[in-house]
Amino acid sequence: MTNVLAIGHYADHDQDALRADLLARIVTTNAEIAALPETDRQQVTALAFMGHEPFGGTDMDLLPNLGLIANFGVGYDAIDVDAAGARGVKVTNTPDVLNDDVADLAVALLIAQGREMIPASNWVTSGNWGTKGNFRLARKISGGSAGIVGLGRIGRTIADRLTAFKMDIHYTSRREKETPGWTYHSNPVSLAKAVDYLIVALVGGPDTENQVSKTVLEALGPRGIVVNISRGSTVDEDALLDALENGTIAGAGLDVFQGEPQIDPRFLKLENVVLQPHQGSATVETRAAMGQLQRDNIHAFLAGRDLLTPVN
Ligand code: 8YV
Repeated sequence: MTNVLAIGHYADHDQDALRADLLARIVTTNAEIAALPETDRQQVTALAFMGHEPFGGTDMDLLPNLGLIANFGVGYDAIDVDAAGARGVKVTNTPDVLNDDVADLAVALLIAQGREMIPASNWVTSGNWGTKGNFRLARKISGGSAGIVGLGRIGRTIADRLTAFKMDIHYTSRREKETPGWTYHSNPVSLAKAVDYLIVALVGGPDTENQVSKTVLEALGPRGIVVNISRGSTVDEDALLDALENGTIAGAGLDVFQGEPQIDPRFLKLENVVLQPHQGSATVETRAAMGQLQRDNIHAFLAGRDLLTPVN
């Protein structure tokens, strides 16, 4: 057993690199860590972490010499960072390298939902176009008003793209930011009232839980489309499902869900949604860059150098 342990479902090239460059042992669940012999667990100083299974203090205590948890992903809400800090464990993530892909998917979800691309595609593949004529008219997206919930790195990359669609950009975040004239709202209800398209780009975790609440969805109104590329936890999912079923909002484009991949079956009956299996960063190029950054952080830690992208 070496001093690098990796947890998660890694792509083949990442598994190869973890084994070749870092002599890592790879497991897929927390339970497998608990099942390792104590002497093996004691040797681990760095953990390459991937996935969404919560990793808390009890899990960390199984690795008494742990000094680093290097997360594969920008969002580290699965890792109890306070518990890590209390144990002197550093945490890193993989920011920035995925901004473009996640923003691309957010824009794609918005357009796919607004232009009804899934039912329109079904209209073609079912043969309806030839037999019943043209598909119904959809709605214009360019020139509309978009509200970004959380103007962090990804939120800003989305907003930059939407300005190319001549959209009027509004946003909310913990504090007002320097922007090219975008409108700041101090809370998501005021934001939702001002826009037709609400794009959620918050970090996950307890601080942002259900920030897109029933009241926010009511404020968005019947022309509203919700896009979520952040975490399922940021949206009150029952309220969202009610609003989609009752038509109190127009639709949603969702890449993330509570309890994913076992999502609420109510989603499967809806026709006013575009659903993706959490794949904002899931391109060959970006996943390779994320894996490289994760490993670079581990190399830096093992060599006693500054971490590249620390979160604590
Ligand atoms: C991945 C993500 O699904 O970066 C994130 O926060 O949610 C995604 O890019 C995840 O990192 C893979 O476990």
